[in-house]
Amino acid sequence: MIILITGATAGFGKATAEKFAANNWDCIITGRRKEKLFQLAEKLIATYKVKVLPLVFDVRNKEEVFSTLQNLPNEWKQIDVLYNNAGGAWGRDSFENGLIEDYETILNTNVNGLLYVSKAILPYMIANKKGHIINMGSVAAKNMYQYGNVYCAAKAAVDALSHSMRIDLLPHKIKVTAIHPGAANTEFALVRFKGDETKAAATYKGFEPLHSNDIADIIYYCATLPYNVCINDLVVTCTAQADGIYFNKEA
Ligand code: NDP
Ligand code: 8X3
Repeated sequence: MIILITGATAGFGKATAEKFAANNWDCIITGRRKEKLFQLAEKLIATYKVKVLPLVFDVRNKEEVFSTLQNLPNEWKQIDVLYNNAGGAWGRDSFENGLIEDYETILNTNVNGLLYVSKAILPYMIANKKGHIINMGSVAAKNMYQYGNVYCAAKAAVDALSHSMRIDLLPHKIKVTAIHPGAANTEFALVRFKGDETKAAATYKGFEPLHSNDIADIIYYCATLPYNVCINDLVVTCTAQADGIYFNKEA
């Protein structure tokens, strides 16, 4: 079995690669940070004796995505699961004060990147007459929150696209799952606050957030259900979070 994971150098993507490799899946892992990606590949190969194909590209770069993924070696073309995970938020500010460059990065990464990778991989799945696309949404898709603006919009687009893809891909018997996590302690907040560790740490103060391996376990569960079963849409938060807005935080 083969899974392709975008954004495997950190957080959910990295934990998911470990989870699937530990269960004997071969992994195509991608990301921009070559050193981290190759370190993970070496670790997975050495620890779990699986095959790993590390591919370095930026999901925002349409030409790079297509030229890399349309020319996969034959042994890697039978992709069972595509996990569209690469994404994130850049900035957290009011709509009027936020930077247009951040808005573009958010939309180009979370939405266009997902479109490019999916369009590049779908021909393999259609030819194989099976496949499963798992898209990473967020509670931000379900509840708009203050200063979430364009990130909420991007994840709402992922939510809508996942539903639309599921409908259009019915004749090809391709499953589409959208997963919408709440706060999880990854590099997400550090990226959102552009390296400000104090602000990033404050994001998770007073409660225990989700951890990367919680999401990896859920993705593995969704991906290994019988072929007649598809989890369409799954919202998951830590126990201290009710939705995109309400938390029970201790002082
Ligand atoms: P991390 O910042 O820990 O990981 C993000 C991953 O995405 C990295 O591997 C990064 O790799 C990759 N990535 C980012 N931009 C690009 C790009 N342009 N091209 C290729 N790869 C890219 O965050 P998470 O693990 O938390 O985030 C994973 C997904 O989960 C995202 O879509 C995020 O929006 C979503 N999410 C996160 C939540 C959270 O609270 N943590 C909750 C809900 C959803 P590299 O930098 O090497 O390119
Ligand atoms: C990440 C979770 O609540 O910061 O998608 O939007 S949140």
